[in-house]
Amino acid sequence: MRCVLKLLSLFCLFLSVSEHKVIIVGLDNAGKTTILYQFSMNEVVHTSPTIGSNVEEIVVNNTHFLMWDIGGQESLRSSWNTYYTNTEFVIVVVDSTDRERISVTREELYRMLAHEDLKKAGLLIFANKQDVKGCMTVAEISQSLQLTSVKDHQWHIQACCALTGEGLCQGLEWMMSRLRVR
Ligand SMILES: Nc1nc2c(ncn2[C@@H]2O[C@H](COP(=O)(O)OP(=O)(O)OP(=O)(O)O)[C@@H](O)[C@H]2O)c(=O)[nH]1
Ligand SMILES: [Mg+2]
Repeated sequence: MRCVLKLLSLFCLFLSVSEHKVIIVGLDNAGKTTILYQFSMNEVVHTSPTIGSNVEEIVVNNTHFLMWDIGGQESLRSSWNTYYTNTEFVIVVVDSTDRERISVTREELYRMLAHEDLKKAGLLIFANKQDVKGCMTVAEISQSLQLTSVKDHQWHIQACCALTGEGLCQGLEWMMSRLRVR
């Protein structure tokens, strides 16, 4: 009996170690849900504003990510912190066409990074909607978000287009590379 319990607890440990929790946050309309379903189904789904969250398991080269896509409307942002426990990566999705609200994203970003439960989380920023002419570049977004001042979290910014999937794999690659160096 003791042996069975031990095996069971080892199995649970294995599961908890091998599944990596990811939260996808960002302002409403940034493209979070579109990205989630590009990852899980490899296609563009018709979305409507997320109330609450969507969750999908994504498996890449035997690495399991449990991805939580959280609604970004203003009234929902105060409850993002209920998803933080055990999060290994935070994906912040930025609508690169939304110059007016990049400062709101910055405020939300620094509020998150200061949270105790995200102290060890890696930060991946997707500069989404790069297909739209005149959108902000990665350099502009990095500057607006003052990313070079982020010293206590590993971070990476990646240009992408959720409609074509361009750039999404590179973002996942970065997350995998962070896991390898642990
Ligand atoms: N042009 C363009 N449109 C995109 C892109 N990604 C998403 N969209 C569109 O942006 C709109 C919002 O996308 P969602 O994925 O629903 O946005 P969200 O971040 O989940 O929004 P909330 O659930 O309200 O927080 C949809 O009409 C998408 O088709 C992109 O890369 N380029
Ligand atoms: Mg959504």
